Amino acid sequence: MANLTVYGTPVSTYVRTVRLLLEESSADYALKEIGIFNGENQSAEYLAKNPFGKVPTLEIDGEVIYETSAITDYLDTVVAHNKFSPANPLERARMRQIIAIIDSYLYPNAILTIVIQRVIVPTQGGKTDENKVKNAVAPAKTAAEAIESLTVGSPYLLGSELSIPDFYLIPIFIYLSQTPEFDVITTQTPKLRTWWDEVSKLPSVKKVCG
Ligand SMILES: N[C@@H](CCC(=O)N[C@@H](CS)C(=O)NCC(=O)O)C(=O)O
Repeated sequence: MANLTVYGTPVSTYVRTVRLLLEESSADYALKEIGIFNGENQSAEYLAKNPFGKVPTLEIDGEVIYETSAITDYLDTVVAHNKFSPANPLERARMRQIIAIIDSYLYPNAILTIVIQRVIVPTQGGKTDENKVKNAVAPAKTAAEAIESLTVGSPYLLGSELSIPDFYLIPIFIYLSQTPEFDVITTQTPKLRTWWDEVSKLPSVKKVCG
């Protein structure tokens, strides 16, 4: 079996996405801590692996892959034998749509704005920018409702099997559910609420996101 190393901090949602896939594949891998709050991700050594200084980065037998969608696609093929991506073209398109919605609309509003303002800023002695939070709620709600409309939701996003979109959305809901905005954002997404109740009990989720 190949040598797999994930570079990144365990609190990162995207690092958690990759680790959930690896845990659900029962794969052996090493996690090498690269802090994003202490500037480690901007060191020359790390930038040589990932020029954008983002986490995660995957190293596999000396080859380096960055960008979570490329990493999860690769791992799903070589480690999980396509277990986490549907073969049906329409379902594959749904998978890509959900991932793109998360990357483009949900993550920036839910994590970079609401969670940072509500959870991180106060722990660092700052004050939540209520205006920023208020402006992020509507686009985050639109993103959640768009995902809802593309989702089977029972028990997993694309149906009876876990798939890559589950690994993307779980880490976001872990943090977003700690904010008062979670209820408003998910008020019209009953399938996602039921899904969340189920997936939050998975042992892999407790291990990676606990
Ligand atoms: N497009 C990247 C995004 C990864 C990303 O935004 N990671 C965050 C942590 S969740 C990060 O590295 N933040 C550090 C920074 O922006 O300096 C991917 O898909 O891997």
